[in-house]
Amino acid sequence: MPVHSSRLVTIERFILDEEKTHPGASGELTNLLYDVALVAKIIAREVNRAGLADILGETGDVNATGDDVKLLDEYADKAVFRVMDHTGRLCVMGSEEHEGIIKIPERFPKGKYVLLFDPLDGSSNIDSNASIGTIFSIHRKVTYGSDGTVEDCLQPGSRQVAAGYVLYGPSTILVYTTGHGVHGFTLDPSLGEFLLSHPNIKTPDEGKIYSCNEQNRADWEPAWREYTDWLKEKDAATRRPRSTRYIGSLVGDFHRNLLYGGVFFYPGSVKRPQGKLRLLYEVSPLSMICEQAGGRSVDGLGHRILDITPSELHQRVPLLIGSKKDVDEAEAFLAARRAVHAGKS
Ligand code: P6P
Repeated sequence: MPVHSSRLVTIERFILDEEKTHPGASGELTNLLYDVALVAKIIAREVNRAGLADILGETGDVNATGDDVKLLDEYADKAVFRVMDHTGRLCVMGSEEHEGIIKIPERFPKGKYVLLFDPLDGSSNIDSNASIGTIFSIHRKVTYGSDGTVEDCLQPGSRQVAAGYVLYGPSTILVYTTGHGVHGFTLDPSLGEFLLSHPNIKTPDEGKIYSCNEQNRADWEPAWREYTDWLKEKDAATRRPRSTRYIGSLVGDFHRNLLYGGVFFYPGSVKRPQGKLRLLYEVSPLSMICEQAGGRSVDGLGHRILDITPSELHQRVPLLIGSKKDVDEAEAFLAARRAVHAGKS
């Protein structure tokens, strides 16, 4: 791994230096990551002036997964497509905003990579100017022929070639991994460059923060309800002091916990047995980032997220993600309580 001082290293230079450590690299992934950085700048510009451009509000449409589509969602989705559709690096795309796969137009060359993305996650926060984000996941094509198929999209997260997110907050930060550590870059708007600001991010082994939407508590299984109650008990012998933080924007909640340590969970419920979050373009990419940073990511039912093979494009999955010790602790708590409820102890 090249050694970088964190001053004035652009993301392009960092990616290129990283490519040089892989002699067989063709440069296509490098160029694809450049494209991701470009689309991040395009979306950041629009997000940062949303209030001025008066493009807030809703299109009145509903997307593939039932969320109200805000104008910025649509803008971000189109921006990704327009930057990526003609480069010859991709064979297919999948987006939260589209029911089916997004084919590369016939007139353009096809490449060996698959891009799955949530163009603007947390969009319900757009009008309140709270942090929102773009999440992306990159796989290699696995089927024969030049055109990508849904099979190329339905790969387990362990096969991701790269994953990351862009957080549009007080500053715009792009965080990604290609399996060789997690690195964060902050956009300098005056230069129009993402500069290395967080080399080799490692998440704390344990943290004080827990993040969940407790409004859903009544719908959770008893073990989850008891775990959340235990986190709040003042004098629980084995409970470290905790505080709750939840902004209802996955990228914002995840990024804060990645840096400060802690645990985020979105369990299944009576109404939504598989929870709310989507596996392919939200949970898998964040899980690769989390594991690369030393954390853990599971579904709370005994499965490592990156081992789950998706069966459909917008599949949802329960999520328990964050600092290793916190996730271990939560899993052990859930198992013990489930055993009690099953009458096994
Ligand atoms: P709830 C935003 O709509 C989102 O998909 C994620 O960004 C966020 O973590 C989650 O939903 C919030 O869901 O049910 O707590 O509002």
